[in-house]
Amino acid sequence: MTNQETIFSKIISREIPADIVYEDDLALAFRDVNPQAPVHILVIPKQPIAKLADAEYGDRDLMGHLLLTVKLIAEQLGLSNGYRVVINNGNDGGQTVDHLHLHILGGRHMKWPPG
Ligand code: DGP
Repeated sequence: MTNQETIFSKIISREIPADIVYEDDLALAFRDVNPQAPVHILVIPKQPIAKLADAEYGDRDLMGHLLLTVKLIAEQLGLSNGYRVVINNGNDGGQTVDHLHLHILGGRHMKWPPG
């Protein structure tokens, strides 16, 4: 875990704007500024966990909450035909913002393997 400030912590504090689609006491979700699909949402914990590899056993309720939040948002946005959930972890994973985030990608058919 880290207390490092990132662009996402500034979205949580409303220092910078975002198209927020969901919020509760533990999580925030907003549209990705550089969408890779017709629907591209980022779900983040308000707690500043830098990356999945930094999550600890004590974070298990929060991690489960994030996944169920993904499901809820996908339902609310009408992604009934399916969607992809992605967590980029660290450098080789292609992570560019050091605040854990779950990508929801939907609205088109996804290819496999990803690039
Ligand atoms: P990743 O590569 O997994 O670290 O994805 C980071 C994502 O964050 C990337 O798809 C672009 C998005 N992003 C970066 N800065 C901003 C921002 O200021 N606002 C929003 N809405 N999305 C951002």
